[in-house]
Amino acid sequence: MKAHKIITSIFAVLLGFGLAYGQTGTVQGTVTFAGSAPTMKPYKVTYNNNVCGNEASLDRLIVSKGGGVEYAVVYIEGAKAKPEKVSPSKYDIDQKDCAYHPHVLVVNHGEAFTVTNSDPLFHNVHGYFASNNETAFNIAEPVKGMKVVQHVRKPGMYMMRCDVHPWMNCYVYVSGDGFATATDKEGAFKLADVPAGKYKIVMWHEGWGTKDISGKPEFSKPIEETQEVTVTAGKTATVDFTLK
Ligand SMILES: [Cu+2]
Repeated sequence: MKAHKIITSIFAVLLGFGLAYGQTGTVQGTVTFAGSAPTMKPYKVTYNNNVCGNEASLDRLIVSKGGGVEYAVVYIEGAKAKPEKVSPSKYDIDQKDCAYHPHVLVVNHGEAFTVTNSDPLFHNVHGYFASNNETAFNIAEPVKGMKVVQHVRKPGMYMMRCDVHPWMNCYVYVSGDGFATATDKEGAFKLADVPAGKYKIVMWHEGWGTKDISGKPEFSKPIEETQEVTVTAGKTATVDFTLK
């Protein structure tokens, strides 16, 4: 083989390698609260106190000492969709001490999550499409130790509430393309293996206003902020969001 052919072949192999492994980047950042965060009033619990306690947190706004906001959902719009797959459930929502744990869960499109009741009383998980407040699913778990695997195939945000204990609320975000996550305790997020390109990146937070904190609390509308991000192969782009 002549020298130029060898060089061309090596170049072709390297190009193929680059296309297969080098065309994705990372997006990371933080969601922080500007200034001092408002103090959230606890909900006064008037029944099932032996299990639920006397006061419950609505978990609407959780800010770290450093100002990081936990449980904001961050997702990239328009990334090439991953094929739908239904895997065994690897996500869990536990109903414990009359609260949902975690408060926000992000699952990939087509994947399921398991709902457990760890309390010795009746809970149900009433899931609503956050877009129109219509019922998406309703799981009753009357007995301690019950587990139900829930598949949610339609991408989007779901709000979940217990009809027995109206302060219990949490969210499940079903990602359409797999590039979605929730912020950690310090308000940080990281999305890896994103195909290089220019995207819209969305930060969603449930909002923390409540009209009335007795009976069934009515929550204010969620907050959404959008930025543009350019993902470059092999590099990390930083995108920060601020709530106030
Ligand atoms: Cu309940």
